[in-house]
Amino acid sequence: MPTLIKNGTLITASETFQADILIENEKIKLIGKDLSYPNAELIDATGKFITPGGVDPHTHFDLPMFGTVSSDDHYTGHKAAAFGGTTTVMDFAVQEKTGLEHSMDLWLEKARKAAIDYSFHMNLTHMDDAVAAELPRLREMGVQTLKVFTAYNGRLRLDDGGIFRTLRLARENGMLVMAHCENGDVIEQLIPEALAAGHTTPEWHALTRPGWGAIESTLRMCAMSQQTGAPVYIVHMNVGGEADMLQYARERNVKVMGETCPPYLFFSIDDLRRPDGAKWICSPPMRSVEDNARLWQALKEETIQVIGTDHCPFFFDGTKPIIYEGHEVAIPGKELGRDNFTKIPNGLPGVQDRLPVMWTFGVGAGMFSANQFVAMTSTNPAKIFGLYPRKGALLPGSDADIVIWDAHKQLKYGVAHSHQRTDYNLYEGWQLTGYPEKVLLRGKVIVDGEKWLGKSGDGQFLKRGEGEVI
Ligand code: DUC
Ligand code: ZN
Ligand code: ZN
Repeated sequence: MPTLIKNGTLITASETFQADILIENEKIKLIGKDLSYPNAELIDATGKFITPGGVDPHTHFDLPMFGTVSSDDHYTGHKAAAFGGTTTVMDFAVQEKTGLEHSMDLWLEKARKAAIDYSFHMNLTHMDDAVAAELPRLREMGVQTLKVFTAYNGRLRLDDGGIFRTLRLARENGMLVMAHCENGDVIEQLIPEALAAGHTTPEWHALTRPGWGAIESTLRMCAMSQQTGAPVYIVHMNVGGEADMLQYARERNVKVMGETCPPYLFFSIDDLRRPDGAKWICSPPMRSVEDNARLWQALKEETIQVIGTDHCPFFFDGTKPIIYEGHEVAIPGKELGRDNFTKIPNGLPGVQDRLPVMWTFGVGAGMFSANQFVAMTSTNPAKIFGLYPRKGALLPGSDADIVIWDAHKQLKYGVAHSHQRTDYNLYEGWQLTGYPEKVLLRGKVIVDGEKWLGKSGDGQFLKRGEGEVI
């Protein structure tokens, strides 16, 4: 049955206006004033804001790490995303020795429980002739993004030659390289030194991963982008200096784009010094309040184009079960590194928090406009990753992925409101103004207030085409 959303205020990446939305066969059919349609199911959005569903290009569901696994899988993470207004996620497949196609098959299998729409990037941790030969097949499968690492020596890292070769191949195949920027060699020197000196607390996680390593590595990626002509997307930008490097390169027409994640805007190494500092352990680490400020500025000035999450949750205390959908769940987590920061699983929850937190502290606090909010959390990632205008848009013909916001809702946020399957929330007790009230995935209401109407298996795999450089 068609659905008609009446009297809402639509917010897109470029405009804010009042209109009705007619939905038919999972798509937006019409947008206009005073629409009517016989027998349509009516949703009254008077006084509400309407945005396209959020697109989160950076999640890690069901990711094995340090002898445990990230605590949201491709169902629970999708459900949490939906409650926070996100209807599309992109996760990272791990490259296996058995080839790229087989690696993809393994992750597609894990994602069969999907509740929202999803796609994958490929972590490229090994490059040789056989891998190069498989890239066109990966492209055909709808995966046109390769993530490379300049850190995690001997495990995930490609050396600069390998990255350079990957960039050339990406250019030939119309693919986009995403880069995790830190200086792996420096980190490998500093960690054993810190441990030998008896420094085992969480703050040493940050002290052994210096911000300047991220800055020079970002510039290195910009340089290789310029040298090969291949576009590059810097993931999880966390240091102010990375924004400076991006600005420097973009001013010189280098095709580089960037993403930051909410925790890098709000938290610093001081949070790692708290008694529960392990809650903030992820890589790259939290930096300084000056870095927070520079990253906010880079968003406002659109030097950075995307706000993603790098959602990769672990329990703070995985020995104590929580109740999730009526069942007790406990998954080993941050307690594994109680006596040694190198054993704390790296990663933070955030897939549900992203839109509401950025709405309140980005739009509400006047850090950027509501249109910029939509651009950075939905439209830009859809464009960059080859999903626009199917996703990230309120346009006739787009998938009817729609968020209806109660912009006045007052909420003391925290783990009690969260469907992220972990025992803590980074924004515990924070006061939010505005929250998604109804969320539609391809025309179906999957979140209605507190009610979950979505279903495991309803999410579709999205084959992506070539993205845009913006
Ligand atoms: N960083 C994390 O903290 N966790 C998962 C992957 C990553 O890059
Ligand atoms: Zn990373
Ligand atoms: Zn990540």
